[in-house]
Amino acid sequence: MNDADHSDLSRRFFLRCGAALTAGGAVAARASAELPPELTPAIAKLESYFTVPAKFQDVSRGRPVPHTLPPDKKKEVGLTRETWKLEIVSDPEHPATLGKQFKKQDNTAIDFDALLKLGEKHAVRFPKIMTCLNLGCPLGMGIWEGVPLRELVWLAKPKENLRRVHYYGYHNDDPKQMFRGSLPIGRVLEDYDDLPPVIACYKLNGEWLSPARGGPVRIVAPEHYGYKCVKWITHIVLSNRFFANDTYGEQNNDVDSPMKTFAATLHVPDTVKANAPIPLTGYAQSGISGLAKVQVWANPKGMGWDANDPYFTTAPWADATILPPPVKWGGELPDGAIPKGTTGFTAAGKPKEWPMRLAKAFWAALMPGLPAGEYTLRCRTVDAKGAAQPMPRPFKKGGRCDIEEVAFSVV
Ligand SMILES: Nc1nc2c(c(=O)[nH]1)N[C@H]1C(S)=C(S)[C@@H](COP(=O)(O)O)O[C@H]1N2
Ligand SMILES: [Mo]
Repeated sequence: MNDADHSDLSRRFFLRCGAALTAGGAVAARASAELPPELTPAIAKLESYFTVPAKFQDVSRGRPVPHTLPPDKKKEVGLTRETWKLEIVSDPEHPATLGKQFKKQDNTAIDFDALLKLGEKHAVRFPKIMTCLNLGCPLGMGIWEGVPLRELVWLAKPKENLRRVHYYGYHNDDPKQMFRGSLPIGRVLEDYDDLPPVIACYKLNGEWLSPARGGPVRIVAPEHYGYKCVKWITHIVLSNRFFANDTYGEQNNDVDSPMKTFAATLHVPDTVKANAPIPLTGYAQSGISGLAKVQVWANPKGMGWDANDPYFTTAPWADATILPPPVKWGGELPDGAIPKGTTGFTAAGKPKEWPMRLAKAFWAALMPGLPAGEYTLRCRTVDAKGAAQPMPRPFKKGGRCDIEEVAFSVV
């Protein structure tokens, strides 16, 4: 998918990507005992909690896209674990004062073995949903594993004049194809607000990171949208710049806002019988502000709503049920088990809190029957601070999220 595709994404696409998500069909989430049996068929159709590699959606630029290069070429340009090299350098335009730099030209670049060696001591793994700021639906949910980026920064023995870390990956040696991300040094060094660290990631769901997902190594920034998670990483540039220089910023995107909380539907029947309960399912993304509730509301089509309340804050929303942790996690995890030491999970592989922040959750609701007519279903979330989400927010370029609207008929 390229940026031209992003810019003309229509609302229809946004709604339809929910339907694509159900295609997996694995029975991953089981309703708790108190959920009505009418919901069982729709819940049984939910995809697995963690995304199987083949279903992960791809947002990769490049001509050709680096992960499509033939094996020999991948080897030649460092896109295999055996040939990967990482440079850690000072920004020539805004130099940071470093004790050491790591460069290919003088044979000091970091290789994959050296990264794994750091991993023996420092590796972390955490669940995260990967979402594109410009698309409505998440690309996939995984457990990402790697070395905290700060461990690589420390190798360069920074002394002063370091305010921002920027990074880029293999881009066919064409400056126009470079995809750059950046973070303030403070975020790289500290994990505030209980966040996991920003990592140089080399495993997803317990397996080596595939070329399509950005392997051998990509950056994964836990609270951020996909564009901060640069793939095929080759360069870490330590800079005294005090502002972002992300490639995504050049495309009118807000490059400072973390992931938002919102909900979308997966199963809404096209047509239901009058006065028969209506089974609904969906997913929610728990963003930086957490997730307390998912709510649904059906309104007769064309009935409109208070013009002074365009975000339906006073509508009679009803709570859906956030489904409990799945019995089977899916995602082709080795032995089906959560890798040991995954942030947010107990030693027995149970989540410490649910729903998990910066992750997804499935929801279900059995809406009471309605008289015959055409309706618009809407769903929204309430975040952990009690604020309804998505907030009144017309700014799509800070992370696309809407109060979803789905039409259905009662006959
Ligand atoms: N090198 C590189 N990294 C990249 C991109 C890219 O085009 N090139 N796309 C970014 C964007 S915009 C998103 S949303 C995520 C998508 O991650 P995925 O393809 O693993 O789903 O990758 C990010 N990392
Ligand atoms: Mo993206």
